[in-house]
Amino acid sequence: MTEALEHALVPPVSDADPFDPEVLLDPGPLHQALREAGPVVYLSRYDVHALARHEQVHAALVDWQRFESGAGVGLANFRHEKSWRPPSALLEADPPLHDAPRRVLREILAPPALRRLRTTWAATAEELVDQVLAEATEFDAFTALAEAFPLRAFPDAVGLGPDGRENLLPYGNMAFNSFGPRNDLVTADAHRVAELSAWVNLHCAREALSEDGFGAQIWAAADRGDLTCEQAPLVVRSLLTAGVDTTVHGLAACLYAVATHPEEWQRLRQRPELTRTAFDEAVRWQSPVQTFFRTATTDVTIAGTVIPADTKILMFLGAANRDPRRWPDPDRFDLTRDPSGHVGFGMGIHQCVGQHVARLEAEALLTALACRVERIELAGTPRRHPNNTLRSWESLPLRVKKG
Ligand code: 8QM
Repeated sequence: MTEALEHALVPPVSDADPFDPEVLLDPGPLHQALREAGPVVYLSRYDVHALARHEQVHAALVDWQRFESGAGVGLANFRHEKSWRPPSALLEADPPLHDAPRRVLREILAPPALRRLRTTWAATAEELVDQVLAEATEFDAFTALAEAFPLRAFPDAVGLGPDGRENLLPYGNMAFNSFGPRNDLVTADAHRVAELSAWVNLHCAREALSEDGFGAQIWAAADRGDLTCEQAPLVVRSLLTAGVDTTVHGLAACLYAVATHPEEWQRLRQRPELTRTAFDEAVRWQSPVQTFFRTATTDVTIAGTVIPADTKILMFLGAANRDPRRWPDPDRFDLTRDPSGHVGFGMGIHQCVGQHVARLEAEALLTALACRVERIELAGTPRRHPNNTLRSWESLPLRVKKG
């Protein structure tokens, strides 16, 4: 017996189902139990090891050599089962294949490249907030703001035509469910897979995209030889998969945070430069992307537990972002803390390449609101929408006082 195996620990075992709709609607108690059970927990239901503490989640995220993405970042292992769609050239790829698409998208979505959008999106957000406030002071902020703003801003920036944009959110909901097990959430949408995938794939083509958006810039990179012609439509597809639902639920998280923390809303109104902190703290606090998997490339020992090669590891980003070992008073939405180091955007080579876009959207919307709204509070019970990966919303009833 090798030294490692001789001293190998048997990790705590949990038969909990993190993808049970009840758990998805209120994941906090399971997260706490998993964090407290130990640095590694074996989930018997899915035959995977799970990490829920910040230290181990962070360590796994930055160790792409031993925790690969190329076998898929959902429960399904692409080495043994076929994916529901061709794998992403970014999310579901490892170096060296991952690097060219990553470099191209990083340039296109870098802060300097977004400068023109800042002005455009500020105006879009002001117009939207003015419209909403002109109609009522009580409204569903999930549909009226969190969904409406990204849908006005982002597809235009990508260069999508006007038709069929209503397919974007259902496609994203389906894609984010697909990272989990094949449970009822997945089968409920199964009848739309072909239709929605066909629509998205059609709109990744060069001809479907305007000449001045992110999409056209991706195709221009292919013309320069920085991407292959097979990669270009897949990289556009990444924008359409990763760029809509995430920002919708991230913005909803921001709105929920300020509606339930009136003192933080006042602080934000007094110090607009805190808008970016507010967004990152909301991403830490709510973790719109709750979980991702990796696959061990070799037998990996974490805190004494051996995780066998070619098996899946479930990383609870949401649990890590509220780990009391890392964050004082972790359940508090707190604009005086420094939220950097949260894993809500991932960490390491796959860390969200679109985060500057998301931050710009949040900045535009929160700034427009802060200039027009003195008080903001819940006007009813918010409702969540279960999704295997996203901490998503169904409705967020708010009441505001203008001023
Ligand atoms: C999650 O398709 C993709 O490349 C892709 C899909 C989903 C994400 C990222 C990338 C993390 C937001």
